[in-house]
Amino acid sequence: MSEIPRTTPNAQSPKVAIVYGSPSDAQTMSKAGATLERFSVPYEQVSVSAHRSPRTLAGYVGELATRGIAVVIAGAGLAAALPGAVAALTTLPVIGVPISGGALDGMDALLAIVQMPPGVPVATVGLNNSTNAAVLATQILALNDPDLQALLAAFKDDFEKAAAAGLAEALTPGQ
Ligand code: C2R
Repeated sequence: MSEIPRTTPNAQSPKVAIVYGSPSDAQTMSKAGATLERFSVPYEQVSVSAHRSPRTLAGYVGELATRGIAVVIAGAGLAAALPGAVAALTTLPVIGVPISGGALDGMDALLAIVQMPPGVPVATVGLNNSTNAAVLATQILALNDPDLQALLAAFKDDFEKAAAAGLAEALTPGQ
């Protein structure tokens, strides 16, 4: 089994693994990494395909928990087996990101990821929404981390402040 090229942008001890089916998914999935960096959550990312390299995937996923990974974010397009295959191979929570493109423009990936059989869940976010996958991963980690809880509260407060500022602007246009 070959070793997968793995990048660890912000830590020696990653807590989240971002996995995607092809290097062509990297740009869509980059928002997950950027969001985790915002919360200072250490992560690693790898491109590995369930369809094209199943034995390599099984070897990689089998070691995630013992390496200290707590949550997996898995993104794929087309007939997206990858998130479900990861969920089949680990008891860690798996968050799926369906990626648009191809003849069905992501509907195929969305249904493949969200319609998992009972007992093997993949928490599925919207098409291409790797940002939400990272926020959800952070919320899972925050269950045992008060500092992360505070960062998430501030993150949500920012939406409220932006909404209030937008409302004030709408009520006093041009001022
Ligand atoms: P290429 O650009 O490499 O041909 O991949 C990838 O996620 C990508 O969106 C095209 C698309 O195929 C998807 N892919 C899967 C899997 N492996 C690759 N859905 C898998 O194992 O599920």
